[in-house]
Parts: sequence; structure tokens; C-alpha cells
Amino acid sequence: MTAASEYKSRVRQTWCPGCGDYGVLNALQTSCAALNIERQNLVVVSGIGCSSDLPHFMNSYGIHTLHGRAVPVAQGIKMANMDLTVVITGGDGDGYGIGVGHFIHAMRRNLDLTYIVMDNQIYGLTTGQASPTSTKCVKTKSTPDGNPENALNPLALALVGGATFVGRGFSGDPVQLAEVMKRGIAHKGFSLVDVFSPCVTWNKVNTFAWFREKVFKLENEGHDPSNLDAAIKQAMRADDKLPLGVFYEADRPTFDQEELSLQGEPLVKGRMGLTDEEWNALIEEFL
Ligand SMILES: Cc1ncc(C[n+]2csc(CCOP(=O)(O)OP(=O)(O)O)c2C)c(N)n1
Ligand code: SF4
Repeated sequence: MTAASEYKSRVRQTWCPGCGDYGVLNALQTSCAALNIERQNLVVVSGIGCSSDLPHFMNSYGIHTLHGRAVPVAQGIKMANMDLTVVITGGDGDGYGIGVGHFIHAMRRNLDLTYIVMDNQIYGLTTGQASPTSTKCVKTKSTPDGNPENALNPLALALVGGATFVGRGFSGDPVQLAEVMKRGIAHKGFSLVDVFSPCVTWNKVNTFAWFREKVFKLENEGHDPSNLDAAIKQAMRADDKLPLGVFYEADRPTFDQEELSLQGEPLVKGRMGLTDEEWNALIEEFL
């Protein structure tokens, strides 16, 4: 058994005091412990942004990649070694802005990955510009007269895009967040876990208090996560209520079950037709 505290790295956490991302990190550590994922089998992959610093704070394998490129890197890792648990972490700017094309194709591909998006409705790292999930009319550094664009709805996008697990948590409710994350990681297929994770420095609208007034738990309303229509309805709610929990979960074959070349020995254990000598020279080159 690995305790949650053992997933904590020695790297100093540099988020602003009170940032929602601390809650996401703690929930991820709790979920990994609950699922008993061995640290050497866990890879956390991120893009760029405050939230994308998360892999540094995990005592596991991890890569801090390029802005918007965490999803393709994670897909490569998973396809090379299907035995690994691969978790992607990042922000709404990173995943729903510059990286949204990768996100859409990853969902329909349905590789067994978990994508945790720390959705603070702002670009935190670059000091407060509007992001794809910023609400219409909101004033930010880049929209001083009010945001002229409609906000993207990540859950609705994921539901129609083919994600086989769609859930949402709130960093102000760590127990519920860890439960949704745990289910997302345990799910076989592409899981989106969108998290309301307030940026206390640059977003003075979508604060912890603002979310607390609006969130409610789907499980308390008898929601059936196997019902896609009901999930879309909840994701598209027009009132100011914000559902938390598992919106949708479906059992659909994963990419590796459909793709013949990924069956059998994992790519990482194969030799790609190279002789021992060529193989050792190649490994040497990367060491
Ligand atoms: C190709 C590229 N374009 C733009 C940037 C600048 N940039 C860095 S982080 C970021 C957005 C961060 O917002 P988000 O992903 O929501 O993360 P947060 O900091 O809010 O956690 C941007 C635009 C960059 N690093 N690389
Ligand atoms: S700027 Fe915002 S998102 Fe970034 S660490 Fe600070 S509170 Fe968190």
C-alpha cells in the first residue's frame, strides 16, 4: 500500500496561498492511494500554466510539456506502455484553448487516460487574461470592456465528443473531488474530470464563495450516469446551479482493444526489429 503522503514530492509548492490547485493535488494523491497505484507505474503529464506545475509536486514519473500539448504526449506514453496509469493535468487555457484539438480527438479515440482540468476560468500564469471558459461580459485584463465571447462548455463538449467518463469536482470539496477523480482514474477509457479550482489572485468573480453558493451533488438528485441525455441536460443547465459528480460513464472498447498493433507485448518491451547491438546503442544515446 502507498500512503497519500508518499505521493508528495520534495519540490516546494509555488502556487499562491489559497489557490484551488492545492486541493486538486491533495485529491489526486488521495485517489492514487485509494486505488493503490504504485508510484513507479504512475505518470503525470501537463502542459503550461500554474496548474500545469502539478507533476513537479507528485512523487511519481511526470513530464511538464509544452502549452496545449500534454494530451498527445500522454497518448504516446500510454500507447508505448499500456501498463502505466497516465494522468493528464492542466488548466482551462491549456486544455480547452490551445490544446482543444488534441482533447477532442483523444475523446473519440478512447485511450485509457484521465484528464484533470483545473478550470479557474482565467489564464493564471500570464496574470489574468480571459480563457475559453471565462463567462461572457466578464472584465479581465484582456477584456477590459467585458468578454465578447461565449464560454466554452467543457462537459457538454466531452459528452458529445465521445469521452466515456465525464465528471466534475470542486477544490472546495476535497472529499467529493477525490471520489470523482478515483472513479475517473479507475474507469477504462478516456475520462474528463473538470475541476472548479479558483484562482484567488486573478479571478475575483469565480471565487470559492461564488462556487459554494451554486454547486450541488448530482448523486443527491437521483442522476443516472448511464443516461447520456440526462448528462447533457445537466451539463447544459441554464439556471445558475452547478452540478458536481459523475455526469456520465459508458463501457466502450478502448483504443488498444480496437487497434491490433497495440495488442500483445507492449511497445516498450519490444525491440522494434533491432539487434541487441543496435538496441543498446540506441538506449545509450538517450542516457
Ligand atoms: C505556445 C504558447 N502560447 C502562449 C503561452 C503563454 N501561456 C503560458 S500559460 C498560458 C495560459 C495559462 O492558463 P491555464 O492553462 O488556464 O492555466 P492556469 O495558469 O490558469 O493554471 C499561456 C497563454 C505559452 N507558454 N506558449
Ligand atoms: S495565479 Fe492563480 S492559478 Fe496561479 S497559482 Fe496563483 S492563484 Fe493559482
